[in-house]
Amino acid sequence: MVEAYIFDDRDEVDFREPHNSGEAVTLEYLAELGVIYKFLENQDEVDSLAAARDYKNRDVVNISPLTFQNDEDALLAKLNVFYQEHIHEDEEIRYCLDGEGYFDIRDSRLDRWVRVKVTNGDLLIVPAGIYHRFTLTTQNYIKAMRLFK
Ligand code: KMT
Ligand code: NI
Repeated sequence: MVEAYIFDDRDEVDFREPHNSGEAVTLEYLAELGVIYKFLENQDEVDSLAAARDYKNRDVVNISPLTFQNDEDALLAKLNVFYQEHIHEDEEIRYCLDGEGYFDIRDSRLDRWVRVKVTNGDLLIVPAGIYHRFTLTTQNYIKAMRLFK
């Protein structure tokens, strides 16, 4: 079961820490925000979903200290970019292939963040126009596929 909860807003703590306020969030709650979660076993299932929703582009990102030749400042610079709250013009899909990460989804109704922890096989469909941000966990590694319309 994917882990989702209300972010604790303790900005003095590294964003890669869990920041779990203790208030759990259900998949139904995520769906109310427009975000769909699925666990997909393999690449064929991802390809089928992508075809059904008319996705045409994709890439695979690998984010870890090694990606940046162990230059911690370069990694942090990249993470700071991903952690900037932003929206996309189109729906996008994120599929975790290895490692783990946190997607924070803005709950604009209550002015708070919902944090979703993704690990291998977890997939999120993020609709257009939803504020979100991303970070690694303290494991400091994710390999993820990004799918674009
Ligand atoms: C996004 O849309 O926020 C991202 O692509 C973050 C990196 S995907 C692991
Ligand atoms: Ni994004």
